[in-house]
Amino acid sequence: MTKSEKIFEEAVRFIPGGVNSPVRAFGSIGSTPRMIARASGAKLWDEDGKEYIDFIGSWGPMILGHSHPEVLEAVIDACARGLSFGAATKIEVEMAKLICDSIPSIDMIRMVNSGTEAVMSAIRAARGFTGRDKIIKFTGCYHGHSDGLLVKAGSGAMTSGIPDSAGVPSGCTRDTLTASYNDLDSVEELFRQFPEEIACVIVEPVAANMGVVLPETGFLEGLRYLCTKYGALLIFDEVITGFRLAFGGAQEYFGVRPDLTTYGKIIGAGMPVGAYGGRREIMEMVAPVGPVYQAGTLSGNPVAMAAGFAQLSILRDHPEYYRELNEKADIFFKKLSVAVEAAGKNYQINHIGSLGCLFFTGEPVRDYESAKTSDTARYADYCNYMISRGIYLAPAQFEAMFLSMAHTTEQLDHTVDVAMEYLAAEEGNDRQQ
Ligand code: KE4
Repeated sequence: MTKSEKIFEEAVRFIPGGVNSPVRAFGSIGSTPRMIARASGAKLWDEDGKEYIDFIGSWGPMILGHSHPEVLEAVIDACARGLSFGAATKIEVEMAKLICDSIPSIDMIRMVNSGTEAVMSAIRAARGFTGRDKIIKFTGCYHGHSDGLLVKAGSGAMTSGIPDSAGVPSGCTRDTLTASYNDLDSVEELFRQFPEEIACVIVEPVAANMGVVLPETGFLEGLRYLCTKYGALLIFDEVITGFRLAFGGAQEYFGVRPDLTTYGKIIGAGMPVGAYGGRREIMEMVAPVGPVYQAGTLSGNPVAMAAGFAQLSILRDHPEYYRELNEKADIFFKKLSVAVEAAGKNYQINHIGSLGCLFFTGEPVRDYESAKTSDTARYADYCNYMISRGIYLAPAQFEAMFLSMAHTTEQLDHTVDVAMEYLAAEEGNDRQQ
């Protein structure tokens, strides 16, 4: 029995599923999670001392790589001055100023402690600002686990919310409408049905929670048009894309301006931070200046702010990092695509910048329905093989690969080689069919 297995055996006695977030349980790939002991750069080590090349990066925060010296120094320095005061601090103002000065659509921003909290609060602000109750989300997009967003979207776009989790009263999802990603007609249909009732449309500008699905040309622009036409707010959930696709995130990359933006992940550099921000007239609806209540004991925590501010400052001061990262990632995904072809497979690779995903399906993946055609059992077998060979991938098909500035060409080439070994040995050759 490995040390990870032994620790996990105990974990399941004290923590539901042995984990503090479901995807970490490796349930989707039917194996035992590795207990990670430490990380540095693009590498992880588990409790048995086994080394991995990390393609999760804490699900996005580690764009500079783990344990970046300047980030660590800022955290250690902040800790020495105290962990939390529950009071206003200079560092949270510097952090807010950095983001507001960097993102044209954001006049004001409020720090919270997770992406879930950021989205929950942004939607409340949108409802408070518009006086409307309904929201539109997209099938397959994930925006955290607040009640109103745990919606099992039915087929098509005309579905009112059906709770996707036990414990969520139908009243909490009654106002959650679902549309199909990359399908503007499904959105317009909802606006036609509820022309004066929709407070906001929330979208992952690049979907990364059904695997990676890119917005087709005109999709984001179409959402902007429809929201403006019907008086609804457009919320970009940039928890994953923010400060990753570009320093200005997806809204810079695609040139589409939302009314509100939510953040998580990178702005905390691995510490628990989320945020929501946008137009001044909307954000001034938020307490204590406005009637929309929202609060948090550890919001803007000085240690977390120090981590995030250090990371964002490095990213702001090194625009060349994005060019290097995105070029490196393009080459990686192209080589992976060549390996898939050489193995005679017709699997799909979706990628944009340093985000990507290998779908075990021969069908182009443009929304949740096509993503669901992926053979998750095959993905599980592939993922277990890769992890056994020291390549740490997301233990679920409907997640993303995250590359960082720390990944070396050698590590990326090695990853392609190991994937090629698996794919070449996998039974069946789609290309002969
Ligand atoms: P958190 O509450 O987990 O910080 O953020 C929720 C969230 C909101 N919006 C988007 C676009 C997100 O991707 C997330 C969380 N992402 C997942 C990764 N698929 C977190 C991993 C996990 O649940 O453990």
